[in-house]
Amino acid sequence: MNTTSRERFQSTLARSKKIAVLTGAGVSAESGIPTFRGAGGLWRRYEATSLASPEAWQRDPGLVWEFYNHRRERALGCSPNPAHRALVRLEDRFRDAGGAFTLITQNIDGLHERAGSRNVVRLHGSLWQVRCLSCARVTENREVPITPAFAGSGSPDPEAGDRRFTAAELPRCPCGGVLRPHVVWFGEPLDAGDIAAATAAVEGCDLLIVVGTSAVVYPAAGFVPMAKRQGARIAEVNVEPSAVTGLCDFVFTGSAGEILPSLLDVAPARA
Ligand code: BV8
Ligand code: ZN
Repeated sequence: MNTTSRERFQSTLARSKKIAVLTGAGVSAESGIPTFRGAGGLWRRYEATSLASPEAWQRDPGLVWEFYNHRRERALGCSPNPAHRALVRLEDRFRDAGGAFTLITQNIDGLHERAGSRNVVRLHGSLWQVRCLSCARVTENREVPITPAFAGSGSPDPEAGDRRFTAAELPRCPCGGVLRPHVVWFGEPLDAGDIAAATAAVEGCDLLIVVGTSAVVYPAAGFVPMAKRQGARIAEVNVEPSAVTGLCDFVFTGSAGEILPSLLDVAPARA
């Protein structure tokens, strides 16, 4: 009787002692958070680096804050979806069985943490944290709008001309310094500790599950070939092929919120 790819994946999952998961914007799509490169994606209307980059910030910090203020506003009403919750159950089951589990995410929406994921490596920072340009303090900030000047400003329109926000209207630290989003922009290095944690999670993992990423952004996408080189089995859940589909042993096409709950509902094999 030929076993299906699903059955082979589930027996691989059951036997795995060290599991790593890499997620991208697609895992939050069913929560209502727009992806970047898919249809209607955030970056489609703007060149990614035109807003999420140090150059954009130097040129017009108000426009960059308008972009993040708009995303914070949209994310406020969003909740974790069945894909996030299926990953929490998987982590709990495998930890209870003495296994190792790490969730590596490129997302900044905080939905994995809100769903209850515990061992999360956030490669690109957080939509809900800000960093002071003067004293470098990083703090939680859930103010929407970020300051009154951004109330109802909607999504930024690069054609609307630069500098529509004054320096006085930008968010400030108690020390007086200007606050920026605590996210990793294009051209900025990722936190060395996060890279080390993700590398440790991938090294020696039996299985890497890649969920909802186009896998075009580095160094995040590089963890997939890294896992492959280490001999891990790779599974992908995506609505369409990605840049790493060719590396995958298992490919499940469809929405993460529909596929993950039953696909991951596997008891770890007793040691
Ligand atoms: C670095 C935070 C070096 C901000 C993000 C030229 C100039 C400068 C840099 C570069 C360059 N060329 C290459 C680079 C490197 C660059 C890079 O990789 N560029 C790419 C675009 C080619 N990388 C960097 O710049 C990184 N830093 O290299 O620094 C350095 C070293 C030392 C000193 C100085 C510098 C920093 C990269 C981090 C950028 N920040 N986000 C913010 O969010 O505003 S990246 C951004 O893209 C998000 O984090 C996002 O997560 C990430 C990746 O996108 P995805 O998550 O994959 O989302 P996407 O929409 O693309 O795909 C969604 C997928 O889901 C699709 O496949 C879709 O089919 C699927 N899907 C949709 N619905 C569902 C679904 N799947 C399942 N179910 C569904 N329902
Ligand atoms: Zn400060």
